[in-house]
Amino acid sequence: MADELSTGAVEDGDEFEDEEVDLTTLDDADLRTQMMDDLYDGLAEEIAEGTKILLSRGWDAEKVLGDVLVEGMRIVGIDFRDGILFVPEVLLSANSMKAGMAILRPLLAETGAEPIGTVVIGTVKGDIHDIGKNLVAMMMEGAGFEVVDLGINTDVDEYIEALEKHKPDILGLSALLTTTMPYMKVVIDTLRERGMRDDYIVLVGGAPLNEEFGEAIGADGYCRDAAIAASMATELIAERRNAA
Ligand code: B1M
Repeated sequence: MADELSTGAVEDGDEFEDEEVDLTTLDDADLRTQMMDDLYDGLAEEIAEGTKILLSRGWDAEKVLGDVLVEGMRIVGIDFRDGILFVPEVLLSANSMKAGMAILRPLLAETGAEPIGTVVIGTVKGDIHDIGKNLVAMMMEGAGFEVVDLGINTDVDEYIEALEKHKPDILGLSALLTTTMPYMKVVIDTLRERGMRDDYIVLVGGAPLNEEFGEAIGADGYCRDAAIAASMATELIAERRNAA
């Protein structure tokens, strides 16, 4: 992404001079581009400001999330994969994404209704990626679920302790690394060994997973994204309640 756009630094011969970009003066398309650059550059304050501006212009929270933040993070992911960005830079991008998500969260979670069910969710042991899992938690809240978020690097005992404490309808597992995906099976197998597997709907998700993997490890559903996670959770709970 173009540095001069992202930081407002404009090249002037050998010199760089800072030129603040006033986000309020940009039209929607330019603001979106600027925000994606700012996300790439890890500028959390700018992301928060841009998010508020788009909302004030009538964008709904899901559009800001999908068209700007998630799309921006997708580009960060490509350059991370290609060795153009490194962990510290990606961490800054992730924090910027979270600054935007913090503003969107209450809007996505707005529902005056009684909870339709409870979800316990966490990123599995060995894995510290939490942006996708946080999005799922937000969308689930928006769909009317009460969400207990166990955070990252969650081991099987922590999951089981939370299941016993909160007695949720759904257990959600997130993994972003091919090396941590197998731990999902460890969790499901442990539930089975303890005779608890059928007490919960187990949903799994994360970029390296697919439907086949979900089936192979004995999950009830694989969710490609947060919106699918929320709708699948709603459908499977309804099915289970109807069957009962
Ligand atoms: Co990492 N990382 N990372 N990383 N990171 C990936 C995953 C990677 C694909 C990058 C790449 O090479 N292109 C690669 C994994 C390769 C592989 O396993 N094959 C990778 C690597 C290698 C690593 C490290 C090993 C790097 C290193 O240290 N050398 C290291 C691992 C640390 C660890 O976990 N032990 C590492 C570290 C990091 C950061 C800390 C810098 C940072 C995480 C910050 C944070 O999360 N707080 C980071 C980031 C940001 C990424 C990328 C760039 C972006 C992930 C993300 O947030 N995506 C990622 C590249 C990529 O995925 N394209 C990458 C946006 C998010 C909205 O999407 O998480 O897919 P996603 O979530 C979606 C769906 O998957 C689904 O819904 C979500 C919303 O729609 N979903 C669920 C997710 N969880 C679900 C749970 C459900 C349902 C649906 O339950 C019901």
